[in-house]
Amino acid sequence: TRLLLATRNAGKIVEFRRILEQAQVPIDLVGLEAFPEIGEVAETGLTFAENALLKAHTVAKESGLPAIADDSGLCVDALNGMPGIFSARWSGSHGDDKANLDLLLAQLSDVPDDRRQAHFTCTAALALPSGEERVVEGVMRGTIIREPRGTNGFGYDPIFVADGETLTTGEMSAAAKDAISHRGKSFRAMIPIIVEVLG
Ligand code: ITT
Repeated sequence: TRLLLATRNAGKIVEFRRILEQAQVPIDLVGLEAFPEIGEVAETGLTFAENALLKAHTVAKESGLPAIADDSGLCVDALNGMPGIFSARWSGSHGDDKANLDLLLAQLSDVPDDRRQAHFTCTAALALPSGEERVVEGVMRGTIIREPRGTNGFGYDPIFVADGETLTTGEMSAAAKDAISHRGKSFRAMIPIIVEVLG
């Protein structure tokens, strides 16, 4: 069975394929690069789930294959859950990790150490060309530090320390981050659903 992962982020494809192989799920995972005719899907939803479903349904319909999409972001308690679904475009320029991180640190400069809690969320959606859909969510809680540390990962990883850890997720290995991350959790939660719906 073929399954399309609706992302142009190569890191997500590597991560999901590793999780599928670990679970020994006999699925042929393809990325969007196999469908150059499918354009960018605008993330116009108001929640992670709406955006993930929007991407998954659009791509399933256009490709004729079952599709998985995820939407993720960082929710900061002291900012009432922002940047949230706006995490990739917080500074105004989409995907500018350094500008997004610098703006967030500036916004939190007056917030004391005991009020810097935050969590990453990753919502993954599976959609079939028939319209059938499933949604799962993964969360990783932690705190925002004041000075970036580490060059692994992406996005806000250099300023995030997960609960119970001392390293930032930007200092962790990919495997160590996968084991506790929002995306690792939601992708692993998708495995039994894939087996049930496609197996
Ligand atoms: P696709 O939409 O093509 O899948 P994307 O990279 O735009 O790829 P998202 O919309 O899910 O993916 O990204 C949301 C943003 O949230 C991302 O740009 C980061 O700023 C932040 N983010 C999400 N997961 C993260 C993680 O594991 N570590 C650090 N930052 C993360």
